[in-house]
Amino acid sequence: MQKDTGLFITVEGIEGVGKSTNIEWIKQCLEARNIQCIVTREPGGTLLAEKIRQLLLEVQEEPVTELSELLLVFAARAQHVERLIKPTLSQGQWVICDRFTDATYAYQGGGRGIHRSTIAELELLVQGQLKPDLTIILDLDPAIGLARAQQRASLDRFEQEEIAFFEKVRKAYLEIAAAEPERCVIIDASQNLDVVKSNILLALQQRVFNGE
Ligand code: Z5A
Repeated sequence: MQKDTGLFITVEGIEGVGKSTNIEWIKQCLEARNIQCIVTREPGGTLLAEKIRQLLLEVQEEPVTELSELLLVFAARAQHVERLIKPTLSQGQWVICDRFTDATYAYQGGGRGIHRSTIAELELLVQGQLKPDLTIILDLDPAIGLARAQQRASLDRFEQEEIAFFEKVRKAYLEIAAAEPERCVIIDASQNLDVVKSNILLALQQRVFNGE
C-alpha cells in the first residue's frame, strides 16, 4: 500500500481475544522492516483520553446511560485523533491502535443497540475522513474470551456484561468485516497463538507490506 503518510492499523475483537498479545507481534513485524511505529489504544492514548477511559471502565455507583457512554467514547477519540494519531501519521510513522471506531459500532451499536446513523454522525464529526488502512478482527467465541480475561484482575464495567452482550458484539464485528472486506481481515483467534501470529503476518504481507 502506497501513501504519503504512515499507515493506520487497528486491532479489534471481544475481550480476551488476544489484542494486546498480537499487537506486540505486529510491532515486531514492522520494526523488522525498519518501519517506525507507535502503539496506542482506545479508549485512551493521551493523558486526557486515559482519564476518560478510567471513567468508562470503572464500575459507577450511578448507572451510565447509553448516550453518555457513547459521547465519552467519542470525547476520548476526539482528543486521541487530533493530539496523537493524525500528527503521528503525518510524520510518516505508522500507528497501531488497540481498538478504534469499529469497537463503537460493535459495543455501543451491536451491544447496546444505539442506531448506526447516530454513531456515523459522530464518526464524521470526530474523524472526518480518517479511517484505518487495515483492521485485524480477532474472532473468538465469547465464552473462551471471557474465560481468558477472567484469569486476570477484577472485571471492569464491560466485562461484567452477560455473555449475550458479547455475542451481539461479536456479530457486529463480523458484519463490519463482511461489509468492508478491503479494509478488514478476520483471524480465528481460537487457534494456537503461533498460528494466529503467522496468519497476522500473512495479512500484513498481503495488505500492507506489498508482498514482502
Ligand atoms: N470500548 C467500547 O465500548 N467502545 C469503544 O469504542 C472502545 C472500547 C474503543 C476496554 O477495552 C473496553 O472499552 C472494552 C470495550 C470498550 N471492553 N471491555 N472489556 P480493552 O481493549 O482495553 O479491554 P479488553 O478487550 O478487555 O482487552 P483485554 O482483556 O486486555 O484483551 P486482549 O488484549 O484482547 O487480550 P490479551 O491480554 O492479549 O490476552 C488475554 C489472555 O489470553 C492472555 O493471558 C494471553 O496470553 C491469552 N491468549 C492470547 N491469545 C491466545 C491464544 N491464541 N491462545 C491461548 N491464549 C491466548
